[in-house]
Amino acid sequence: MITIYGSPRSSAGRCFWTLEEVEAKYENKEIDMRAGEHKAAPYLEINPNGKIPALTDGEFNIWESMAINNYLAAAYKPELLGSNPKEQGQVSQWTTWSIAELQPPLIDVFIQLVFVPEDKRDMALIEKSKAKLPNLLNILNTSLEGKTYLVAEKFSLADINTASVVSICEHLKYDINEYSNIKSWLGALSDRPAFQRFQKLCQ
Ligand SMILES: N[C@@H](CCC(=O)N[C@@H](CS)C(=O)NCC(=O)O)C(=O)O
Repeated sequence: MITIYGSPRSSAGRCFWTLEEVEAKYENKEIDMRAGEHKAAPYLEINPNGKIPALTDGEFNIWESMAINNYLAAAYKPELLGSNPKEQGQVSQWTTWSIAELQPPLIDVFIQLVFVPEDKRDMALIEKSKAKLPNLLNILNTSLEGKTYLVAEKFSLADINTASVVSICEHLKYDINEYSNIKSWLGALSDRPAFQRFQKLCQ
């Protein structure tokens, strides 16, 4: 049995979406972060970083949301990883780009706006991070020109991983309307039954 640790309304969200896409049976164990459960010994045995998410599949355990998604695809729906080395390379490229390039400035702004009291916010950091976004979003928008999906015109893990990072913009109320290709791509992804099942879990 697969167990996913963490809430679908957190970094674990992209793993819930992938679990729904691969149609694996799973259970969810919420971790009470306010009570410090993520830093307590039982959970640290599963994820020594004390962060959400983590996943166990029988005796096997894995942490880091993108690595969890890679494992789920490889184990339960390998076509999500691409069907030849070139497609696989591009799936990996978008996953790496979204976590290493796009997510850091979004998370910097998210932390400031959501967790730091207004009078203590680092406005210089917010502005510096926001200034990085147009170039990054343009790269994605241009890559999606004339395409429904990011890699080989097939739905893949690249779409899940990249869209899950872009969706942070919505939580920040950062307007992405001018990026029309991103908007239509997100629209097509949100029509997927697996995505809708994941969204229901977030309510
Ligand atoms: N790189 C990690 C980041 C996970 C992460 O930062 N999770 C947050 C919740 S959304 C967390 O557990 N924060 C607690 C902490 O940093 O102590 C991943 O993608 O799995």
